[in-house]
Parts: sequence; structure tokens; C-alpha cells
Amino acid sequence: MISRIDLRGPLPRDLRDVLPRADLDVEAALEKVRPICEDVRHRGAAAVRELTARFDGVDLPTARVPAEALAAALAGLDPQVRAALEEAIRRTRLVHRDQRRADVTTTVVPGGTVTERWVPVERVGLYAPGGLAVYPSSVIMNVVPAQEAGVPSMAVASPPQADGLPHPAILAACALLGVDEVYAVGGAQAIAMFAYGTEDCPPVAMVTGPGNIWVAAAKRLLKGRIGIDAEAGPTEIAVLADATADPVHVAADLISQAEHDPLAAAVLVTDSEDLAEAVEKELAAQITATRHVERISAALNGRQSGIVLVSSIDDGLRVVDAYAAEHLEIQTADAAAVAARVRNAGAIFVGAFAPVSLGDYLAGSNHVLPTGGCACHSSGLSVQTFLRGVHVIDYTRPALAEAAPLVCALADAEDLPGHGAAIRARFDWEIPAS
Ligand code: HSO
Ligand code: ZN
Repeated sequence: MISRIDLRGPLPRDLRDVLPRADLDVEAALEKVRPICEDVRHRGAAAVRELTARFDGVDLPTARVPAEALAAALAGLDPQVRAALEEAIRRTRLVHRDQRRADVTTTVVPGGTVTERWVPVERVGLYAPGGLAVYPSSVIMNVVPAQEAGVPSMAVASPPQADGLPHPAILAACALLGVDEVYAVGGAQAIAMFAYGTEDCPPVAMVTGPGNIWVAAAKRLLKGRIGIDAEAGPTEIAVLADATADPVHVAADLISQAEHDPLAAAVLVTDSEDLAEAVEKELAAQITATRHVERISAALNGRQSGIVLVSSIDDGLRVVDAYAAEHLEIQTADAAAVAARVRNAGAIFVGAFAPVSLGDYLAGSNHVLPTGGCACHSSGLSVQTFLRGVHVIDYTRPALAEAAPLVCALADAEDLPGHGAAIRARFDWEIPAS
């Protein structure tokens, strides 16, 4: 039974204390993952081979997936799935292409300019999970922004199955996207391979993509040496709905994300007790017809999920802002106006015809989004993730002369006279040390 939290009446000061949320103990996994990363760092491909044999049960002389395997996976792909993936790629590309940024030059003073130059990361590693979650759609969501950012070199890693190759759907997605550097490596060892490089795989500057707790721990451990995207926790959906919402839709949408993981979170926030009751009934009815009943029941009944009753949609907005869901659906009268007032969410789905599962595959938006409340400070994956803004500073002699006394004054105020001297030396020391 999904839990109920009654917040009608004055809202508590820190809403986060009363809202449902799972805690994922990545910290505890760090110690297990550390020796794996060290092993790959020191012994390279030999360590990766041994770890793959130990964890995945296959002995692979080389982790690199041959080009023929990629071509074979594409040839074996169901034509309908291929058409859907191609359309998903097309739409995702449209949206991400528009995220590209032009370099901007600001003339600060005559003769003094600062240009912000957007430079793509040189080489990235993209992780695609195997096991419970084989998501070719996630390959698209990681690869397309990197490609549109202009990343010149990228590789995908995904755990091998019994035949020694990553899941064929992952390989086919790579082939459709034109990614030919793919490795049959999973878990923490894949992240370490990317970070340190091996005889098979040159090191990368950045790793993105979802993964299990070992992948998350390895990313946290190696962060700094490599850049990472946000740590992806279990999927979350929050729905802010009023009495006008259709309980059949709301229940179906909650179930759609609960389907990912027993730890997935599904939260309904509503000012309508009638809707809450109708959704509860619908959940019970719809669950029985789903394929992954156990996973979904565990997610909906877990302490991370619940129905939150509020006295008004205004209060509901405060609740969803405090929760900062990965995905937030607005199913109210005038949904666009309510959605415009939301501050914290990974992505906002407006009205009756924009369910989260559209965004998961085909809206054109990205589905790699901040979880665990991180949407209050972070964004989802985008072209921006793979770009660095580099300031290029260009001043003429007169422009520097004009700034010189001010630089010297600030340098002296910070007791760093060498900073001022670096300016004065250019003017035959004629500018006085202040
Ligand atoms: N909802 C997941 C992404 C996904 N759904 C992949 C289906 N496949 C996290 O945004
Ligand atoms: Zn999903």
C-alpha cells in the first residue's frame, strides 16, 4: 500500500524532512571499489581481463568489441525498433543541436576584450549498464549531446553477456549513432579503464552515463582525475495534480517509473483527496496487469514513494520544489501556468499529453537527469556538459596602462606586490607601486 503523507495545514519549515526519499549508500561501496580501481591503474588490460572473468564470467583476450559484432547487432535489430531508435536520435539531435553556444567576445574597454570560447572535452567515455537495465535509449541520451558538442573522440563501455559481447541492443544503438569504439567491460573496472587508460583503451577526460552502485562509487572515487556527470540514483517521478487530473493517467505514469527499480520513487502531490483515492484504486488495478509486478510493488510501497496531500496547488508547488524531482509532471487545470512557477525539477512535463515515458524515449529532451534532490542545484545532461568555457583575454598596451594603477592597488591591498610588479615591468617601472 502506497503511504500517505498529510500536509494539509501549515507546511513544516523544512519540507525535505517529511518527504519520502530513498537513501543510497554509495559511500559504503567506495572501499570495495578502491582496490579494483587501483588494480586497473597499475596492471591495465590484464587487470580488466581478470576482473571481467571474475565478475562477468567470461575471459576476453581483448575488451574492444570488433567492428563486425557492431555490424551484426545492427543487422539483427528488429526493424520497428530500429525505426524508433532512428526517430529518437533525430529528435534528440534537433533539441541538442540548439544547445550549441557561440563564442562571445566582450569589449571591456577600448583595446581590452574577453572572449568566452566553448571548447569540447577532448575524449569521453560513456557507460551503458547491462543486467536489469539494458537501455539503448540511454546510449542515445549520452552520445547525442557529446556529438553535438563536438567531442572529437568517444568510447562506450558496457558489461559483456555470456557470449562475451555487450547486449546486442546496446551495440546496435552504438552502430546507429556511428560510435565504433566499444568495450565489453562493466562495473567499476570500466570506469577505472576509462580514467587511467589501458593497453586497449586510451584514457578519457570525462565519464558519463548511469550505472549501478559500483559504477556510481567508482565515478565518485575517480572524480577529479576525470570529470563526471551527476551521480544517477534510482529513477523518480513526482506528479503535481488537482481534481481535474485523470487518475488512470496519473497511476499509469507513477507505475511507468516504478518499473525501473525496486528503489524507484513515485510521488503524487495533490490537493484533491478524491484524486488521491482514485489513484490508489487505479494503482492496485493497473499493477496486476504489469510485467514487473514485484519490482513495481516494491517501489510503490517503499518508503521513497507516497501520496502527499496538500491544501492548495500553491502549497503543492512548495512541496515539489522542496522535493526537486528528477521528473515532475504537472496535471492541473492551466498546467502551463503552474509549470512556469516550478523552480526545482530535472525535467517538467506539462499537461495530459506529455508523460514521462515520452521524455524517456522520444520527446527530444534528455533523460539523464539529476536525482536525489540534486535538481535544486544541477541540470540534466546536455551539450553544455561536454563543453568548457575558456576565457581568452586580449589587452593592448594602452588598455593595460589604464588598468595598471588599479591592479597595483589591489595587489598591494592583498600583500602580493609581485602581481603589481608584473604590470609595472611592462612600463619601465614608471607606474608607481601604490
Ligand atoms: N526513466 C529513466 C530513463 C529510461 N526510461 C530509459 C526508459 N529507458 C531515467 O530518466
Ligand atoms: Zn524510464
